[in-house]
Amino acid sequence: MVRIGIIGVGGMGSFHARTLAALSGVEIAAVADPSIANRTAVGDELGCEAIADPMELAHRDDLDGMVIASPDDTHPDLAIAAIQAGSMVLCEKPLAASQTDAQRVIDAETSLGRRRIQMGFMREYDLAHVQLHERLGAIGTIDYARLIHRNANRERRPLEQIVVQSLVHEAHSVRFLLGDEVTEVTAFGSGAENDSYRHVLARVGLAGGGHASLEFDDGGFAYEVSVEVLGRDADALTGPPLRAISRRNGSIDTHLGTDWFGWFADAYRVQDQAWVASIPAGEATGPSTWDGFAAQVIVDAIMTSLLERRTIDVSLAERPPLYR
Ligand code: ISE
Repeated sequence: MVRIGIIGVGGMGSFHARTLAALSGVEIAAVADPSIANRTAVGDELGCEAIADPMELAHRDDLDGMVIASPDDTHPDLAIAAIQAGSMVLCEKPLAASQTDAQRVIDAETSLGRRRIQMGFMREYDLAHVQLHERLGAIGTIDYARLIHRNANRERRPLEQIVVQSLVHEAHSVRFLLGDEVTEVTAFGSGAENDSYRHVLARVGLAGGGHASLEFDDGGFAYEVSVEVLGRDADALTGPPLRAISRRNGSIDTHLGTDWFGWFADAYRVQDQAWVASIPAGEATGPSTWDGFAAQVIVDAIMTSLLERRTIDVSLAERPPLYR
């Protein structure tokens, strides 16, 4: 039996808690959340300990795995404490709120000499992404990739949230799918509202010579994530569902869901299962802390490009041997 703690049991953390609790061989031993409502709801539902202080749970040395789904800026200290206490970690994106903090996590993990953290870039476990990825070897030189991501928010979110919490997925997916590194970013915003945008388009140049666009629409008609890759010999696109809407009588009618829990339910389950399976060997196998760092560098470049209206060169430091 693998014993797991969950730090942060709001929307995302409680979803992980239920997903993990449904897997065989998993015991949710404890959850932690400063919100009494959040922790008692999940603690009562799963019949586990419910702790107020996230750091107290991170330091526990009687657990095998720790999921970190607390606010973004708390990820680094909690992840470091948990791996140093002996837990394997599944850390929700983003890895940190700054490159300096992301680097601290890399330093802590490399000094342990093993990959103890998996990043929650769950697109890597989504069937459509996996199938597209498998086909890319057969489409010849890749000229262009288009990664589209929509949320169906009524109110505009702050620009930083849009980039750091949403577009961060595409910042990772473009590297994962194309196996290439981003070298420059030029970002544009449209639908300006309250110092933010409805739509952000980041055109990224790639080391291999191609380029890609990472698009995020915060006010979409539904939740959607799709990818198109254009190659010299063939193109590859993620498939259905049909994206039909009607705007009759002033209201939008869509058969599509409006959040990611439905769209990616299977991907989360497969991701969480893969993470649990990596725990006995003590070596993370999914997206790494380095991937979290690289995504951070790209989203920082997108933010700078949007704010300063210019192209930003992107270069990563040398990849530590642990992540090669
Ligand atoms: C949210 O935080 C997620 O992680 C979802 O996967 C993403 O699609 C959404 O845009 C984010 O806000």
